[in-house]
Amino acid sequence: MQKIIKEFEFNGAIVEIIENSLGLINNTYVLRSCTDKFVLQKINTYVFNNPVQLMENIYLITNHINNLDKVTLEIIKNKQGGLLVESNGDFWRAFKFIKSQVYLKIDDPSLIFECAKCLANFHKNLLVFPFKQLNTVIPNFHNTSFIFDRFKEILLKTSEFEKIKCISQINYILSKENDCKIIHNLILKKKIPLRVCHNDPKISNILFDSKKKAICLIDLDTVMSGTILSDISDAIRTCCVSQSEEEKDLDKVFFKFDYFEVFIKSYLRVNYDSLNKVELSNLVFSVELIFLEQGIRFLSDYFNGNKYFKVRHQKHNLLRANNQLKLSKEIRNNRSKLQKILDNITHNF
Ligand code: GN1
Ligand code: MG
Repeated sequence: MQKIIKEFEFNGAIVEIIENSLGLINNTYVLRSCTDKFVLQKINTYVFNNPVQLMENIYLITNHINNLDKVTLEIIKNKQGGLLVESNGDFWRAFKFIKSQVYLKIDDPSLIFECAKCLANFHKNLLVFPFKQLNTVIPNFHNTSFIFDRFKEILLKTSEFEKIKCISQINYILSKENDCKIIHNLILKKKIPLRVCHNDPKISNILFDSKKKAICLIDLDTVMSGTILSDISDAIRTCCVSQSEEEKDLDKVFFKFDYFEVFIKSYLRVNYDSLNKVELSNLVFSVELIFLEQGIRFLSDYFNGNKYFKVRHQKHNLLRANNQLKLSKEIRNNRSKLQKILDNITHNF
C-alpha cells in the first residue's frame, strides 16, 4: 500500500492506516498524516468494470456541487493530476477526509429529518445538471425487471438442494414478476422522468456532524441517471426500520411508520415541486419494491456464490435477503396506511 500512497498528492507523510469495513463493495482505508486525514479506496472492479468512467462522473458531480458552495467529497489527485492510481490491475482513488459520524440505523427522528433533507438537497442541487453527461457505470442498476430476470437465470444454475431450502423466498419473489416491471415500464413510457440520482443513498452513506446535522452524501460511485423514486425509497429502506439489513433475528425487524412520516415531510418540504404526479402516486409502491429488489439482489448473490456483496460467512447474503423480504411484505400489507400518511402530507402542499 505504501507504493500506492506515494503516488497520491497527500500533504505530509502518512503515519497511520486504518481499514473501514462499513461498505459492502469497495475497500476503504482512513489514512492519517501529522496534519490531515484522507480516505483511500480500492475500487471493486468486479462491480465497477470501468473505474475511469466512474471517476469521471464523480469529478463532474463534485465540481458541480462545489460550485454551488455546498459540501461534497473532494478528490485528491495523483501526482500527475489524474483521478486514479493503477497498480497490478487494481484501481485506487483518494478523497479528503471529512470529520463526521455515520449511523447504520437510526433511533432518533431528528436524524430522519436530516437524512431526508440531505437527499432532497442533493436532488435539488443536481436538477439542472445535464444527466446525459454522466457515464452509465452499471447498466440497469435499479431496473427491478432486469434484476428479476437475472435472478431467474441464476436459479437455473442453482442446485435443487439449495432451492428447496429457500423455496418460500423463491416462490415469493417469482410471484412478484409483474410488480418488478411497473416502475421500469413507467420510465419507458416517459411517465417517470430520468434525473441525476445517487442510486445508493443508504443511511451509512450520509455523513453527520457532532450536532447530528447531515453534512453530505458520500459514496458517489453510482451517481447516474435513474428515477428519483429509487433514491427516496432506498433512503427510507435504511432509515425507517427498527434494525439494519444486517439483523438476522427477524422478530426485531419492522418498519417504522412514524419515521416514514418524518422522512416524507422533510423530503417534500425541500423538493415537492420537482416531483410529478406519477412519481408521487408510485412512491409508496417504490418503497415496497426497493425492499423486494434488495432482497432479490442479496438472494441472487447467495445463490451465485457471494461474488458481489462482501460477506462474513456463507449464509450472510441469505440472512440479509430474509430481512429485506420480510420488510417488503410488511409494506405490502400496509400500503394503504402508508398512502394515507403520504396523502395527509401532500394535502398541505
Ligand atoms: C452496496 O457500497 P455500499 O455498501 O454503499 C450496493 C448498494 C446496496 C448496498 C446494500 C454498487 O452499497 O446498491 O443497496 O450495498 N452498491 C452497489 O447495503 O451495488
Ligand atoms: Mg457503494
